[in-house]
This record gives sequence, structure tokens and C-alpha cells, in this order.
Amino acid sequence: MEKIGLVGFPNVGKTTFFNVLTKAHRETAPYPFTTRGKNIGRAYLDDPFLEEIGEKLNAEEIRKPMVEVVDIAGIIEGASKGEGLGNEFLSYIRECEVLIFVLRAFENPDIPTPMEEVNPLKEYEILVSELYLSDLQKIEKLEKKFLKDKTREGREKYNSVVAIREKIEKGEEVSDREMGLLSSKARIIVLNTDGSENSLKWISKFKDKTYPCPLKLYEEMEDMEERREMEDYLKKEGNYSPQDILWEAFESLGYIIFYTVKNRIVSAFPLKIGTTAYDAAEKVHSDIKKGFIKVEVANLNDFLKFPSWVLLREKGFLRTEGKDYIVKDREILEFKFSS
Ligand SMILES: Nc1nc2c(ncn2[C@@H]2O[C@H](COP(=O)(O)OP(=O)(O)OP(=O)(O)O)[C@@H](O)[C@H]2O)c(=O)[nH]1
Ligand SMILES: [Mg+2]
Repeated sequence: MEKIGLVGFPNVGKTTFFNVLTKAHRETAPYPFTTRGKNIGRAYLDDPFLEEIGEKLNAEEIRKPMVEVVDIAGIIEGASKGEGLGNEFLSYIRECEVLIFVLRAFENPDIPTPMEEVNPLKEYEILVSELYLSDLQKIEKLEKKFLKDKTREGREKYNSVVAIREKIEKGEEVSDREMGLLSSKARIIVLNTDGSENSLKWISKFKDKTYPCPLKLYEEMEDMEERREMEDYLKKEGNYSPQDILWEAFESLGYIIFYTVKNRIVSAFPLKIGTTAYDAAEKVHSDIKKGFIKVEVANLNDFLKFPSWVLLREKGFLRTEGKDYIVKDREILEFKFSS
């Protein structure tokens, strides 16, 4: 399953964010390193189109698209060398495909921070440099290994690793995701704000896009009746909701959604852009892939207008595609397979 990692300093609100996304109620506390290791949970993406399909079909069950969220223990300066909770965090980050950096922009003297003062920009720079340092350690190990390999392949590998190291040392962007470098993972920057002018001033200090979100407020709003109105208000003020941020992370991963409809159950599945119908089948069930014959495809708009396979066929809105068909965003798929 697609994994999204929450990274940041201790006490910045990572677990608060995790709880809002997964409704898992893990411990949050006003002291650093509350989370040891990691929390893993499932977060569902709210998808209005899925709801609409469900309504049209009077569905009995709606299965939302889901991603895995990993709440990783706090990282501090020197973590790559073992400071704080040390570099256990590396393996957790490595397994995530996108990283959400949670940075503290709220002021509250009762909640200590390892920083001298609230400074999300500095937090961000330290976190990124810890990722770079860990990558460098990994690269240096590989360099030593490939240096010993005197074959042509070994030399080539050595040269490419050296090239990556030089890029990292110059502070250049490394796009080699293949190597699983932490600093090359997709990033989303969340500013945990408190709505005050002081906290919002940080947005303009970043050269990358940031997503301001008062996380604690979202946690508190969860069971409130006026939640919708409050969310609308916060959005108008320029904030992003935890769901907005989840969608951003999802899209930055290069994912789309496809739907299936079976026995009044409407389901949505995340899928990497460019995936064939054959591989998409597996997301629904491995048996469907095994016995794949063909797939019938409808566009979302056509389906919402004519929410029945019979009608769609009659109107000529149904396409039959084979194994190699590349699935597009928001299509409704009906797999035909032999069992
Ligand atoms: N005032 C204020 N407090 C917040 C906000 N977000 C989180 N907190 C509080 O800050 C404390 C730390 O929050 P956590 O979610 O536990 O932080 P964490 O990043 O998971 O911390 P560690 O697990 O220790 O790394 C808790 O007491 C939260 O209630 C916020 O936006 N404003
Ligand atoms: Mg925590």
C-alpha cells in the first residue's frame, strides 16, 4: 500500500495530525519524543465523486480510497549521527513514498521545543540536511563497495554513485528515486499554525509551497456540530485541511483513482499513473488479474449521467479494452475474468 510519512521535530504536532487523518487516538503530549518508533494507520481520502456514484446507485457500501500514514518519531539536529532517538527513523522514512514535513509555527510556551524559539524554516533546513547526511552515509558505503568491484559494471556503478555524491555535496536536487535516497522523496511542507499573524508570517519565508493548517484545532473540531462551517471559514482564511494535504500528498505521488461497482458496493482504488488494466486488476483482487479477459470502461461523467452498464452500452458509452489498456483518472472499470 502507498505510504505517506510524517516527519518533523519532537512536539510539533505529528501525532495530532496522524490522529486527525486516521482517527487512531494515539498518545499526544506536551513533552518531546512522546512517539517512540512509529505509528502506522490507514487514512481514507474523502472523494465527492465516489459519494456521487454511491448515491446514484443507492449503494449499500462505499469503500473509500485508502493510503497508509506513518507517524515517525521526532528527529532533531544530529539524528543521522545518533542524536535524540537516533537514526532508527531512517528505515521508517525509507519505506515511505512521500514525506509530509510537519513544522511548528504555533506559539505556546507550555509546549517545549528543542529550538531556541519557534522557527519552522530552520526546522525544515535541519530536517532536510539530516536527510542529506543520511544519504551521504549510504552513498559512501556504496562507493566503498563498488570500488572493490573491478568489473565494467562495478566501475559504472561506482561512477554513478560518485556523481550522485557530488550533487548532494553541492546541495543540488537529486532525482534518483531508484536508489531510495531520502532527500529525493516527494515532499509536502505543512506549517502547524495557530492562526496568529506571528505564525502566518512564516508562509512567505519559504521558497517552496507550504500548507498552513492549525492541526490542533482540526483535532478539537472533529466531533463538533459546526465542523463544516468552521472548516469553510478556515479554508477562506487560506488554511488547508488535513484532507486537502492528504490529497496533495496523494497527487504528488503520481496517483489517480479508479472505481469499481459490484453488488451495490462502490469502491475506489489508488493507482499509479500509467498502469495497465492488467495490473490495475490486482488492486481489486489477485484472482481477477490471474483470469483477466478484458475490461469494460466508462468515463465518470457518462457514468453519472447513465449509472447502469446496460444503459451505458445502449448509449454507446462503454468501451471494451484489453490487458495493455492504460487506465485513466476517475474511470469506472468492470473487469471480465475467468475464475
Ligand atoms: N497550541 C497548540 N498546540 C498544539 C498544536 N498541535 C499540537 N499541539 C500540542 O503539542 C503537543 C505535542 O503534539 P504531538 O502531536 O504529540 O507532537 P509530536 O510531533 O507527535 O511529538 P513527538 O511524538 O514527541 O515527536 C501536544 O500537547 C499537542 O496537543 C497546535 O497547533 N497548537
Ligand atoms: Mg508523536
